[in-house]
Amino acid sequence: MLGLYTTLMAASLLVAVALVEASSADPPTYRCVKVASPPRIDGNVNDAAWRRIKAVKPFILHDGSGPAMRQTEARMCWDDHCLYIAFVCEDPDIWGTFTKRDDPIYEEEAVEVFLDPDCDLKHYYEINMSPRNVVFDAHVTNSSGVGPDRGSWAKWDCAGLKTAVRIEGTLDDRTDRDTRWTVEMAIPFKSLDEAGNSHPKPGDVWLANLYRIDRTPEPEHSCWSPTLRHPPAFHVPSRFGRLRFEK
Ligand SMILES: [Ca+2]
Ligand SMILES: [Ca+2]
Ligand SMILES: [Ca+2]
Repeated sequence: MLGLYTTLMAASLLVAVALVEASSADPPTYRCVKVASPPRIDGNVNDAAWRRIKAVKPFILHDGSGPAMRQTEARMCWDDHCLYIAFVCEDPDIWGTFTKRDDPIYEEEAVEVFLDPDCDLKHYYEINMSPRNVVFDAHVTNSSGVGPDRGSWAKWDCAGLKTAVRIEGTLDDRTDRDTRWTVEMAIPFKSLDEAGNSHPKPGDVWLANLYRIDRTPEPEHSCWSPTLRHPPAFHVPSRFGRLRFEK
């Protein structure tokens, strides 16, 4: 009898441990607050709107193993016209060589936003920015769930996108120590019309993820919702977090 009791206890403990592990790995939810007065897109994140908003932090390493060394904070808010996103990227070495829209800035250092308004997990928007305020934007199809299909997804440009970056340090001086770069973007809902559910109302949910790539001294890929992939991969829609639009 005692043996059966011990076995049952052990089994229930295993279930409890499995539940804890499952819940800690569940993608997170962010309450995206509606603002009466939107932030000014100038790269300076001191706007009253941002100061009142809870940040996504810390960013977690892609494999879920812990917080990133070079930390990032992100904030999101919205109004009737746009989704606004701010990033604060701690970075002792701020650099970037690409200069044109849709250059592969993800091969260097970047922040990345993936947005899936209709939550189909197959088609989503990707908007990346570099410390030089270079934009890579794409409307991606990902049939396999583990990476984009073959295609020229970057042909899509986010119409009316506004972006700005502010550098605290010296861009491209690799010899000194920088502090951080701050990013603001305003993404017009109208520009996301190829997806359904692209003009949110309070209570609506989109799926989304936020990422950071830092390369020096060693490559570091970090996320709002870790994709739990190794080697690092960001195109994992099943790991997107929930972006809940609130009043
Ligand atoms: Ca601002
Ligand atoms: Ca860096
Ligand atoms: Ca593009």
